[in-house]
Amino acid sequence: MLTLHDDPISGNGFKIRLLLAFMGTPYHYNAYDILKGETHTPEFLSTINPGGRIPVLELDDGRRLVESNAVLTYLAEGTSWIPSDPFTKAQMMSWLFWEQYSHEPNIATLRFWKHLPELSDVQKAQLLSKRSAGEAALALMEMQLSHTDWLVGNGPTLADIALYAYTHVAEEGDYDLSSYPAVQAWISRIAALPNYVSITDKDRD
Ligand SMILES: N[C@@H](CCC(=O)N[C@@H](CS)C(=O)NCC(=O)O)C(=O)O
Repeated sequence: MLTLHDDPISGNGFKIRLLLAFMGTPYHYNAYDILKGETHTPEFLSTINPGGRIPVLELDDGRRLVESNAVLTYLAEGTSWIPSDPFTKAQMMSWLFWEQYSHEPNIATLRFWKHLPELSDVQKAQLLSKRSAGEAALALMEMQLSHTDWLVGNGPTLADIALYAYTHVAEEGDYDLSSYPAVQAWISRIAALPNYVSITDKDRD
């Protein structure tokens, strides 16, 4: 059976949990607390991921895969979560790369910083630029979703899962989603899909 190494607070991990739920694929769940440094122990670094990060997908044969969006594409191979038309598939990949460069580093980071006891001077200096880059990312999604129900093509794809993960909890990083009504409608559309699970599904007690 597959094993997902993850932290329940991680949106990157949630992308994978959500896809596995939509596909009805069972898996073992190994939880780590990144705030306690549990992904930087010698054991984690030598046996799970030398990069010191979750999520990590471990296959039956022991091979491990890192990078949430790479894990999504591995798991969804051959399903409708990846469009069969080559151009539409490449458009989906455009959103996945964009998510990692222009969305996650701003929207996920401000949410994560709320969990820290205090911000360093470097983090404080980045706050404003990250907030405005995050607003720009939400505005771009709003522009697309005012015209289409899904980010790519005629149905949900990995682009929607990858972007949903941190967008739907953006308010935890003090972004105001009421300014983005098309994004809000898209969030409701995803949450209404069969087998949907919430990001808090694996929360620690
Ligand atoms: N690009 C990676 C990002 C992975 C990542 O940033 N993981 C965070 C949690 S969401 C982590 O493990 N942080 C712990 C650390 O860096 O010490 C992905 O998409 O999987």
